[in-house]
Amino acid sequence: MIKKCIGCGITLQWDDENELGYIKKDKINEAKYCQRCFRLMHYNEMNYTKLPINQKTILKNVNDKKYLVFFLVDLFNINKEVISTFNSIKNPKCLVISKTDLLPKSFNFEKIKLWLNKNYHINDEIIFLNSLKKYNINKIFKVMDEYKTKKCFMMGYTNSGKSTLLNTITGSDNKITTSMLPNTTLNFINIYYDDYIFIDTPGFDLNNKIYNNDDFDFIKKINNTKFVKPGVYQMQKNSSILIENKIRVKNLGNDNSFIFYMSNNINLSKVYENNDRLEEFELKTYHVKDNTDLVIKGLGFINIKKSCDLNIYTLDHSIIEFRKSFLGSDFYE
Ligand SMILES: Nc1nc2c(ncn2[C@@H]2O[C@H](COP(=O)(O)OP(=O)(O)O)[C@@H](O)[C@H]2O)c(=O)[nH]1
Ligand SMILES: [Mg+2]
Repeated sequence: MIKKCIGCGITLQWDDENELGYIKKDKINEAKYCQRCFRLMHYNEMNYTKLPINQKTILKNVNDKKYLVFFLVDLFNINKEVISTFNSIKNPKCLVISKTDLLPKSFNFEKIKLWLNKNYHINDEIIFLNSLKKYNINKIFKVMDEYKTKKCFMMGYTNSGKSTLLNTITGSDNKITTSMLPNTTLNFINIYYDDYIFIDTPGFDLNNKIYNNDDFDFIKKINNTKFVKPGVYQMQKNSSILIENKIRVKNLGNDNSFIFYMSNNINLSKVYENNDRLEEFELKTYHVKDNTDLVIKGLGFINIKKSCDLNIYTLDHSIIEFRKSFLGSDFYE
């Protein structure tokens, strides 16, 4: 009989220790989890694994089933690629802004909804919740009621909190494995709860982002685990901010404020005129309007208050995007 790991969804096997799903042969009868999930849960230890299923197949399987889709993303990881994947899903769907416990209290959810609608053309229902403090979890059931369904997929990019949300919903002891490392969930996992069926899915992987999938130390550092305190920097003309020695943003305009919305563990340092830090990287000059967010894919965003020119030095400019911010009062002009 084929038996699957309840943590990641992979088929259990005892033939090859180096392959996914491995479990010692004498454990196969009582085992619920593969060795990889066991190590991840107890020692937070894992080697980088490629997903055994590709994203096209995930999307196709979801599309074939037509069930309602909940698509999770936290507010620090909204970018064009994520939204374009969401918009490509043909099923009835709902956008879930997850991990709201990380957000400053001043963020206004109704305003963010309008902004998502205007900036990213999202016309589907949007809900806000978090698993950590169990905020708004009942909204999932409310939306399922509205669609008169008891079956849904949990989808989204890796680390958006899909598996944690399902563990919170069921409260079961048979937990799905969760971690901040990519590709923890390897396969579709059916969760039966009362007369509902929730299907967890492996997360999508951004095409361009600031981290490499196997750079676990950096991933752990940049991941938001607790409340994000915005970092405010007053930027004089020609001063720069260095972000983890990966990006340098130089203000070519007059005095300005840059407000950083990203993990507080990230090293940010201000450097003044006449320095050549990161000039070995590619330089591009961008013009930004008043109240613009500079989005760094995989990291978060920087709210730039006033219109200015910026010199940005980085290895890969495809991780950079600009958008009108939802902060401030002028966002829907
Ligand atoms: N602060 C906070 N962290 C969360 C929340 N939900 C999930 N996480 C964390 O985010 C990381 C990824 O969660 P996981 O459920 O494995 O994401 P998945 O890849 O989408 O299945 C883990 O470190 C979780 O502890 C939440 O509501 N609040
Ligand atoms: Mg998962």
